[in-house]
Amino acid sequence: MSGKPKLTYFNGRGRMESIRWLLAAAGVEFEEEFLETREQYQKLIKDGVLLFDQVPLVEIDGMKMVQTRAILSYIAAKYNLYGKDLKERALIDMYVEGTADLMGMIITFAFTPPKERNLALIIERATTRYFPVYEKVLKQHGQEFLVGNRFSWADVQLLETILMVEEKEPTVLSKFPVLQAFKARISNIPTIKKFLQPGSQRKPPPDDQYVATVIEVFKKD
Ligand code: IBG
Repeated sequence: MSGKPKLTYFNGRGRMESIRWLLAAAGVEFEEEFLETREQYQKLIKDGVLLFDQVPLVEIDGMKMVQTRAILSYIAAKYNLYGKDLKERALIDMYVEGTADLMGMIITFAFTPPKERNLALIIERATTRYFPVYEKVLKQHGQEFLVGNRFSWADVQLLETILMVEEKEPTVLSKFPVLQAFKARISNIPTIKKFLQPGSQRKPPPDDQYVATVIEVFKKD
């Protein structure tokens, strides 16, 4: 065993991408096994590895962890990205859930039939519900990071979300100067900078091949 966490998921973003981001931000190397066939998925189930028959699966510290949120909290706590006390942790949780809700809209987008896709709603939610909150938080306390004046899971996930929304609408931050500065600052943190460079384990936006693989692996018999 290499001692590195092992991630089992598709070779695409989906629900695993925030886990990849958080590990990379913490400077933790990880291995990946990509689900490519239904047989692979069925074998994981047969072997009793997936608690709820679902991925993401992360093998870490002798555990076979499922449930994205549980995995992320474990990594955040382990690598000191989860605040200094319960109140900071509560704030981080709130900020993370906000970005998770917005990202959830984008994650499901590629799996939604084209006629039912609502990009305008995503941009509206980003610019009227979510980004104003983070802009205000950062502006009010005037610090570099969202919570407790130090780098946390909330910062990592906000940057991930900003970049995802920008892929859909490049001008989305035009009315958010504080978030523009935040984006530049967090992107420059060495571990994140490395993850943003080509050749890292960061995954590209979903393409047809990835969507077809997911559908095939989960198809009902
Ligand atoms: N609550 C779980 C978590 O957060 O980890 C949900 C996990 C989940 O829905 N996993 C999906 C799965 O394994 C894969 S991600 N499904 C099989 C099953 O039988 O439930 C699926 C997904 C993608 C993109 I890819 C958008 C939304 C979901």
